[in-house]
Formats: sequence, structure tokens, C-alpha cells
Amino acid sequence: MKLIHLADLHFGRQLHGLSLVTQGDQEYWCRGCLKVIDEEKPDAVLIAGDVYDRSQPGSEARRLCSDFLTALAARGIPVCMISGNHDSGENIAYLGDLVWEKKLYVAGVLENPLQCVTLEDAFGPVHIWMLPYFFPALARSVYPTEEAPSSYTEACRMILEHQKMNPEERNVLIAHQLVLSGTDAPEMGGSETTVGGVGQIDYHVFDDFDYVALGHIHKEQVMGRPEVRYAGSPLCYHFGEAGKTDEGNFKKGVLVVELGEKGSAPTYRRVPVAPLHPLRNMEGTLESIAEEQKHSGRRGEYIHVRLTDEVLPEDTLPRLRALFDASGSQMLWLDRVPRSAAGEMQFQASADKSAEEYFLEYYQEQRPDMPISPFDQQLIHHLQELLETRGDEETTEALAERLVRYAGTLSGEVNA
Ligand SMILES: [Mn+2]
Repeated sequence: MKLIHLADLHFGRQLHGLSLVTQGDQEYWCRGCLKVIDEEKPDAVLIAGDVYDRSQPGSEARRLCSDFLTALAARGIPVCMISGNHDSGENIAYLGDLVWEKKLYVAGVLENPLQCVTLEDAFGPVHIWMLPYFFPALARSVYPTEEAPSSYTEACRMILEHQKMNPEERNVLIAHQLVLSGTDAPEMGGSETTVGGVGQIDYHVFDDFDYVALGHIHKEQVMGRPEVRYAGSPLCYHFGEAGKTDEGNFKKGVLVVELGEKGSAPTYRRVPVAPLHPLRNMEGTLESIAEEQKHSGRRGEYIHVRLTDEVLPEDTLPRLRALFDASGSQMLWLDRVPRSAAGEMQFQASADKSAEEYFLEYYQEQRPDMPISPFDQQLIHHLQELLETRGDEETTEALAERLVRYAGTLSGEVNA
């Protein structure tokens, strides 16, 4: 049985203030994905949560999702979809009973028992269990027990123990959780967030399943055994998922899983789907970046620039914008390397200086060319007040340290 495992679509996602729906990136990916589906002709498409980027998605994101699911339904391919921690389960489950007829199987909210879809191939039935995103208190309210589960692992075990599974047949689970192998946490893409709280689950609770299609972590990877797998997000949703070269980028694509007879190892392939705008990180002086960009011949990218210049000319921003405009690229994020790497912690503890004063000194030293804005200054002031109310275990020095770390995030970011 051939399954396509997708996850973390995040329809409606923004990247540094830019909507990936409006810019066409997500629609472009949908078309690429449908092309792969037409070539592969899978028996089912599994969508392991975070369909939308937020619980109340905008109309464009809903439209895109609707078009994508309609296109799958038009092909007669069964789709099994669960909610993720970013989704509102109720929103995802909307019309769920009605679309069941169209082989669009949706599990938005945790149920007792779990929804299960059974498909057949030459080797017999494959049961696809759908476990929407849950947290322990929710698990307990849906599966009443005397003792509250003490962890996400226990809650998950409890839910799965309640299902009438036939271990002689093939069972697939779709889940959207943070799964660990021993003490090994998955490698994050950088764009995951723990909206709603996502606790750790030991992969051994899935031992009875022949394949576990996971969502939540945006980098494709295996947890514990090859059959427990994150598909990863379809696009890079964070500059941390992009390299300085194409090779450095996280590999994105459509994960094709083929199940053979019960007990045999499934096979896995990733079919690449090119993004409309690849992400790229560039680091160097203003001059070196201009040279690199002019000679690279690269076009239509989303770019993060990190400048290393000691002093910058006043027209830095318009120069960079013009440079990237000329190649149809967009600079979404500009920042600077701190002047001295060790500069981060170069402040002398002193009883008569507030963390705010430490911060302002540091900032002036790092950015003599750019005075701190009154807004940022106010923000720091309030931040200090806020941190001070946390109690006296936070010394002035510790506060200053926190503020200085925060300063790194203020260093000239722009939303182009
Ligand atoms: Mn996600």
C-alpha cells in the first residue's frame, strides 16, 4: 500500500511579516504536491496536523486548504487528516461527517474510540488510526480513568490501550506530538512552536504500529525506529531551516511510504517539491554581499542578510533593497553580527548601575551608528520593571545579561 505522508502544512504561515499564501508560495507547493500525487498514485494521503498556522485562519488560508482537499477528493484519493497543536480541532472537524462520503476522513478533536479508516490491498486490510493533537487533561476527560495520567506518554498509552486493535493486521497511526527516542529529542527546524503545550512521548508507546505518521517537528526525521517518522513541513518556515547554499537547506518534499505485507519493512522515498522562493542566508560585508549577489545569478529568493561591517553607510538599506529587487529576490531579514563576539558579556557588575543602564551602554558600544529608538528604550525600561517584579533571586547582573541577550535581537531587523 502506497501512502503519502504530509504534515505541518501551516496554511496561512507568515515569514517575517510576509504572507506565504498571498505571495503564492503555499499554492505553488500545493500544485507541486498534486503533481507528485498524480505521478505516484497513492492509495491514501495522510496529513499529520498543523493544517493551518493558527486556530482562526484567514480566508485566504481556508480557501487554499479547501482547494487542496477538493483537488484530492476529485482524484478519489482517500485523505486522512488530523489536527495539530496550531489548529482548532473543531475548525478542522467542521463538515467532517459530510465529507466522509468523499473519502476525506478528518479527526479534529479527540474521540473515544479514535476514528479509524480501513483500506485494503493485496495483502489485506490496513487500519489507519487517527489521533488528533491532545494533552493529558483532555485525554482524561475523553477516556475517564481513576488516576490522571502523569505524563504525555502515559496519556498516549492510555488512549491507545482503549482501541480495539487487531495486531495480526497492519495498523498505521497518524499523530501530532513531540515524540522522543530515549533521551533523544528530535532536531527542530526552528519554526515549531509549542502553542497549546506539547509534552514528550516515548516512541515505545507506538510499538504495535506498523507505521506512525508524525507531525509537529518541521525537519523530516525518524524517531527511535524507521517506522516512526516525522514528514517535516513542506516548506522552510524559518531561516534556521535554510543554509548558505542549496545543499545546506533542509530537504523538503513529499514523503512516499510503501507498506508491504504484515511484518515486512516499509520503504521510504522523498520526492522533492521545489519552493517558489528558496530561502537563503547571506553573511558578509555590504560590499561582499553585493558582489556575491551580482555574480550568483540567483533569482526569486527570500533572503536573510547578516552584515559584518564595522560601520555602515546611511543608505545601506536602500542599497540592499535595490540589489535584491534587481534579481526578483526579497530581503526579509537584515541583522548584524555583534561587533565583538565576546562583547556579549562585557559588562562590569556594579551595585549602583541598573540592568537598563548596562543595556544602554552595551547598545551604544555595539551600535554607535544607530541610536536606540525611543520605543526600544521604553520597551527595555518596562522589561526591567517586569523582570524586577519576579523576585530578588534575579540580580542586577542577571537582569543585565538577559537584556543584553535581548539586545542581539534588536540589532537592526527589518521587515521588508
Ligand atoms: Mn507545526
